[in-house]
Amino acid sequence: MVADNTGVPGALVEDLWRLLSSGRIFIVSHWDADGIASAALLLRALRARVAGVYPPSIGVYSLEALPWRRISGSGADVLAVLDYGLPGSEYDNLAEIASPRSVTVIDHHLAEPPRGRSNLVYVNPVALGLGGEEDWPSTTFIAYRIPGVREACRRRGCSWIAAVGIVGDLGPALEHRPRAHSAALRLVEESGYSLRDVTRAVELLDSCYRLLDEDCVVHAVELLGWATRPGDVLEDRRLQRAAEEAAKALKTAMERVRFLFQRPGIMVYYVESNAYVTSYVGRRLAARHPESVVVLLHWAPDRGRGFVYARSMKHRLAPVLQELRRRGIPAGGKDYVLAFPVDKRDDKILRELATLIERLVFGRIVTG
Ligand SMILES: [Mn+2]
Repeated sequence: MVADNTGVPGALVEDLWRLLSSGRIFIVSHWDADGIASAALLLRALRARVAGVYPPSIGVYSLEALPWRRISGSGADVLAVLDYGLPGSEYDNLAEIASPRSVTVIDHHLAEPPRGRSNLVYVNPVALGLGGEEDWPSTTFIAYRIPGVREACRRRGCSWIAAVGIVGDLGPALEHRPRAHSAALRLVEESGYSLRDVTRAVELLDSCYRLLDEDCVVHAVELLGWATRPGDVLEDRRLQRAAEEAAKALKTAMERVRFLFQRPGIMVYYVESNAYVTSYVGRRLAARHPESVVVLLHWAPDRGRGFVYARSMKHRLAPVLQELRRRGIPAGGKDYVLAFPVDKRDDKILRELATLIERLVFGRIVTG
C-alpha cells in the first residue's frame, strides 16, 4: 500500500471513496462538533446520494444506540459510521447485522482494529498503527482527505469545517498539542477565517448534544453541509437558542455539583441536570484535581437516566474502559476519559467503578 502525504494509505482511502460512491448512504455520526463536521463534509461530497443522517442516542456507545428504524426506512445500501469510537469487533458485528448493506467507518479513537469482513471498510489510522491521537486529532481531519470531499471543497471552500473537528475535539488542550494546533491553524488560514470564529462555531455546534437533542444535531449537520463561512453557524437561530440554554444549564450544574466520597487518588461527585452536562462538569472537576481520577455521576431526572463519567489529567483510564467493555457495558472514551449510561441513580455502580480504578489504574488489591 502506498501512503499518501498525510500517512493514510492511499489504497484505503480509494476503497473508502469507491464504497461511498457505490450507492445510497446513511450517515451515523458522533453527536459532537467533530462528528457533525465529518458528516457535513460527506454530505457536501455525496449530496444526492445521502439517504439520511442521524446520530446514535446521545451519551450511549453501543450498536443498540444506532438509529435502526431510520436506517431501515432509508433504503440505504451503505452505512457510514463517523467518529463513534466503538472497538473494531463491534464493527465486525455491525457489518454482519447490516449485510447485505456495506459498512464504512471513519474514526481516530484508540481501539482494537476489526478482524475485517468483505462488506466493511474501516479507516482509523490510530487503530491501524499509523500514528497516535495527536497525529490524527479528529475524524474530520481524515474525512477531509477523501478525494470526493476534496473535490467538493475545491469548488466551495471548506477547510474551516475541517478545522472545526480538531478545535472541537481538543478544546482548551489544543495549545498544548503543537502538531494538532499547527494543523488546525493551517486549515483555518487556508479558509481566510480566524481561529476565534471557528472556536465560536464549535461552541454552538456542541450545544445540541448538551441538550440531549438528536434532531438539533441533524440540523447542525445540514447547516454545516451548506454553510460557506463560520458566520452561517454563528447566525443560526436554532443553534443560538440551544447555546443559550446549554450555557445556562452548564452554569447551574457547576453550582449544584456535590462531593460524594473519595478513595486514595479518586474523587467521586454527583450532579443533577436534565441537560447533558456530563463532559463539561467532568472536565472542570478533573482540572480542579489534576493529580487524581475524578468520577462523576450525572443524573437527568426528567429522562430517568444518567451517565457515569471518569477523567484524569494524569492517569490513563484505557485499561478500565477495556474492562468495562469486556463486561458488556456500552462505555466510550479515549486514553484519559470514559463514560457510560446508567438507568438507576445508584451509588453501587460508583463504588464498583472506584474499586476497578483502584485495581487497574493504581494497582491496589482491594478487598471487601
Ligand atoms: Mn473525534
